[in-house]
This record gives sequence, structure tokens and C-alpha cells, in this order.
Amino acid sequence: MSTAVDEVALSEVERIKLESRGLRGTLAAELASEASHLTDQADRILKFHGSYQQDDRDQRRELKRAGLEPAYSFMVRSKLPGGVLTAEQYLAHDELANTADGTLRITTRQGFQLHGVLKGNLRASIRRLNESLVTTFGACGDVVRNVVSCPAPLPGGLRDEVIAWAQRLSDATLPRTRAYHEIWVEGAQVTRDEAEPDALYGTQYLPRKFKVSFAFPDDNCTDVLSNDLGFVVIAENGTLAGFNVMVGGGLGTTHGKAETFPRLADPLGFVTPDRLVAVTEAVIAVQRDYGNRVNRRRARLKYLLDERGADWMRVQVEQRLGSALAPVVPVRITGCDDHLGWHEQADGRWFRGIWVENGRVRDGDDIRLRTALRTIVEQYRPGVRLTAQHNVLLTDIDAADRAAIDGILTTHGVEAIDGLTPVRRYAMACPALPTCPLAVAESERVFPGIIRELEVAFAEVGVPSHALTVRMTGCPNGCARPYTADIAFVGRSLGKYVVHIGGNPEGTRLAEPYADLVKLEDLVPTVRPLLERYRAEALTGERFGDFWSRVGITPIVRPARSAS
Ligand code: SRM
Ligand code: SF4
Repeated sequence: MSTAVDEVALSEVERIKLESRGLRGTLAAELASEASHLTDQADRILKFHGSYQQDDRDQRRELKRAGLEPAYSFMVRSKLPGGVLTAEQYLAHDELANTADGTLRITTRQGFQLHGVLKGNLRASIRRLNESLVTTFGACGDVVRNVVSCPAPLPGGLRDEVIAWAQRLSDATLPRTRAYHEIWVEGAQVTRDEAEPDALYGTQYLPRKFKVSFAFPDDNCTDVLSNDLGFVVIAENGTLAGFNVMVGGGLGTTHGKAETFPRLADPLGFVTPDRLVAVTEAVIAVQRDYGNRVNRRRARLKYLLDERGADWMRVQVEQRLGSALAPVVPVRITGCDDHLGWHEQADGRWFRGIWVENGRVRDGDDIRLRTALRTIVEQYRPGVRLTAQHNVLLTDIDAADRAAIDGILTTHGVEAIDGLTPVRRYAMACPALPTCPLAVAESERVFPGIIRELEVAFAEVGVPSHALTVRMTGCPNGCARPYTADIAFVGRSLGKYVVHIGGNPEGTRLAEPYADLVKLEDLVPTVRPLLERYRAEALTGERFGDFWSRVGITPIVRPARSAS
């Protein structure tokens, strides 16, 4: 394999990967040891296996002051292509939440995360997921992550056909090493000296995470253009003709580092389904061979596209394919559906989309969503599907059971969708504190308050009701996809945020930074004048983000209230 990196200094992570013997490293031995936590080296390798070592940041300072070590635990992320689970697989996750922090967290890439898993329970948790035929392998790390695809089983059958392709692609891009099976399933402590050859990933895997998405032109519910590699479905007379291939999307940035930026994917060409795996492998091979292995901040495929352009990329991909790509089919991405509420499937059965605040399935005082879902899944055995907007769909339900299922949800305080304002319905926040080590500000914990405040502002200003995306993250990495939202709050430092304005629900436009260093309590007052001008000047039917994109946002340095 290549090349372009042989002569240059490798980043520390590259060295760890190279010396890991097929993602083994010292992981097995460290898991078996009495130590409360893993070394950084083993933690790096653990990520490829679908888990991150974390510590409770709420307790960090106090423990340090008391001379104690941090409160370590692990986040475990399941890889669920297209967000699809059986009832049994859902119940396995629910059961494991009891030995974690009592919640299940739906992710923005249709996975599940368990938080707060103790080291002593880690192997049993991952093993239990494997027994239910769910893997965590490749849910994190420098490989292909969970492949996302619209999960709604709508009539016509195309959605399920595309999910099957997403699953095939996920299988084809799984690392070939047996390390995962040895460590988690067999529980081996003595592992091989030599790595098995991996034709796709080589010995160093990819320079960075690699994200793949499928989407429909009229329903980009997976935010396809934010992915390294995207496939937009092209249908002819209701059947799958193929996919427009999009490359080089990604959202992560670093404050103050102008060489990092969010970017939407470029069109590369059109492929028929039989060439899907080959074109995926070709794009991955280009990133493997030419991606930046020295500077991890610049290692995503988007920077290769930015430096060398889509034409260069096309030549590289075609060389590896041994044939030319057909030109992209001219289609526009025009919509995004959250699939909430009741919908009829092709087979006459029904699915119901349930709104989950920030993807957190839990039992609170008033809303006991976790118990409600467990009760329904145990009793009716529906399919369970996760959306890329943090919500859950219960599928394959007989018409006769609909009322009873609604009754269970109501009894447990779960709100019907007609009770949700658009501001709330499409809102997303990342986990941030206390689990995320990269958070510089709060997100999920403060977001409900921000949404309540925004709802009041929208009502007082009299803004017309339409789909609108409001998103928050605790740092600029962009996990809740703030840079494609109509309104976004991006953590800047403790208690302060950058406000971004002007994306859209269909994810085809990047928002612009509007105000910097805005205090948490000033976020809504900062946005309010924008609502007022929008209400006064928008064209009939014009949406909030579209209006600001048309008239142009003039960035302000200081927020409305804290200017003194
Ligand atoms: Fe993310 C890192 C959570 C989707 C960009 N992300 C993290 C970590 C693992 C922090 C860390 O590295 O230690 C966060 C764990 C926090 C915790 O306590 O749970 C984390 N990311 C999440 C999730 C759970 C957010 C959510 O609200 O659901 C999402 C898990 C998806 C999954 O199932 O795989 C999640 N992350 C995203 C997305 C959105 C997407 O993929 O659609 C992005 C932006 C798109 C992109 O990748 O460009 C995203 N996460 C990042 C980045 C920045 C990457 C970059 O190119 O710069 C990091 C930091 C990194 O990789 O160094 C990061
Ligand atoms: Fe953590 Fe930042 Fe991602 Fe939020 S956006 S989960 S704070 S890495």
C-alpha cells in the first residue's frame, strides 16, 4: 500500500495503530488487570472496539482536591446500520442500561450509547450485545462508522431496499481482524503476535473516522452532505436505479484554527447498486493512501477534497475502479422528514415515530419513556428503529394494537406530537457534560431550558410555524450537526457559545457564525431581534434560515444583553 505518508513523521495515534497488531495492543491484558482504568494507548485501541473511557466531569475537581483519582467509567456505542433493531436487541440494550447510568442514548447516527459502564462490567456488556447479534466494532475509531440510512418503512419498499444496501456496506467495511472476537467474545488474554492482513485498511487503518450515509432527495433525514461519503438514492418508476455519490462532507472544527472548517460533500458521479461496494472501497482507498496522517485536525477526507478538488478525487476513484463513473443525475435535495406519529407501511401494518428529547431514553419524574418503550416492546414485539434526529420508530404494528400502544405512551407521560412546537420537535443537543471529555460548555443538560425560552420568544414575536432546526453542542466538533441548522449554539468556553444562523432542515446549506462569546443566559435575547426582522420582512412562506440566507447575516461581535 501507499506511500504518501511513508516519509513523514506519523502522529502518535498512527504509531499506536501501526503497532497494535490488528487492533489488539495491550487491551486484553489491561481489561483483565485490577487497574481502575486503561492507559491512553489501550484507550485509543478500545475506541475501534466501540467504547470510550470517560470520567465524571462533575466530580473531577473535587476528587482531585481530595487526592483521589477520577471517577472512571466507559461509554459503549452500538453500531446499528440504518438504526434497525429487533425487539430482542432493544431489550438487550434496555437490560444493560441497568448496569450503566440507567439511560439509553440514541445518537445522531442511529446508534445507541450506554454511559457509565464500569470497567468490571465492560466485557460482559459488549458480550451481551454480541449475543443479541449487535456489534460495537467500528462504532468508533478510524474506520467506517455506523452507516446511516432513512429508517422509516414507508410504502414502496425502497427504504428497506436501501437499508439492506447500508447493511451490506457496513459488513463489507468491517475490519478483518479477529481481535474483537478474541477480546470480547472469547475473552482471550493471550492474543496473536501478527495481525491478519486487511485489504481495505492495511495495518494503520484510516487517517481518521469515516462516515457513510444514504438519503432520499425528498427526505434527507440523515444529513447526507455532512458525511465523508454519501449516496443519494436515484429511483426510476419506483425502483432503485442507483445512487449519486457525494464525497468530502464533515462538520468538525476547532475554535481559532482557520485551517479547520465544516464542509458539505461534493458530487462525484452516479453508480448502479452492483458497484456500490466497489466505489466505497475505492473512495476509502484514496483516503487511506492520501489522507493526512501527521495532523489529525486535517485528517478527514474533506480536507483532501479541499486541497485537491473533486476532479482529482474522481480520477483517483476511477483508476481504482478500472472504469469511469457515470455523471451525477441532476436531482436536488428538497426535504427532510422526522417520521414522527402513525404511518401505514407497505404491508398494511403501521409504524409510530416517538419524539425523544435529545435522544435520552430514561425515566424521569413526569415522563417515563424508558418504561413505556420496554412495556410496549415486551408486549407487542415491534421492530425498533432509531432516527438520525435522536427519535425512535416502533414498526410492524397491527392496526388493532395502535390505540393500546398510544394508551401506554400516554399513561407514562409521553407527549403526542401535536403537542410539540416546531422549535422543540426538530431540536437536538449533544451529550457534552458530564461525560464528554471534549466539552467546553454544557449542552444536553441546559438545552431544555433554552428551548422553553425560545418557544416563548417565537410565540411573543408571532413567528409563523414551520419546520425549523435548533441545535446545541458543547464544543465545535459538531456532534448534533449544528452547522447545518437554522439556529445553532456551539460551545465556546464554560457558559459561552457561538451563535450560528441560516442552515436548513434539509441540510443543504451551512449556517454562518453570527455572534461570538454569547453567555448562556443571552442566547435567546441574541436571537430574538432576528426573529423580529424575519417576521417583519420574510416573503410569504419563506422559512427562517432561507430568509437569513437570502438577506445575508451580518455578524455581531457582542451579544444583545451582556454588552456592558
Ligand atoms: Fe461526535 C467526538 C458524541 C455524532 C463529530 N462525539 C465525540 C465523542 C466521542 C468525544 C470524544 O472523542 O471523546 C463524543 C462522546 C460524548 C458522550 O459522552 O457521549 C461524541 N458524536 C457523539 C454523539 C453521541 C452525539 C449525539 O448527540 O448523538 C454522536 C454519535 C454518533 C454515532 O452513533 O456514531 C456523534 N460526531 C457526530 C457527528 C454527527 C454525524 O456524524 O452525523 C459529528 C459531525 C460530523 C462529522 O463527523 O464531521 C461528530 N465527534 C465529532 C468530532 C469532530 C470530528 C472532526 O472531523 O473534527 C469529534 C472529535 C474527534 O473526532 O476528534 C467527536
Ligand atoms: Fe462532546 Fe463536542 Fe461532541 Fe458535544 S459536540 S458530544 S461536547 S465532542
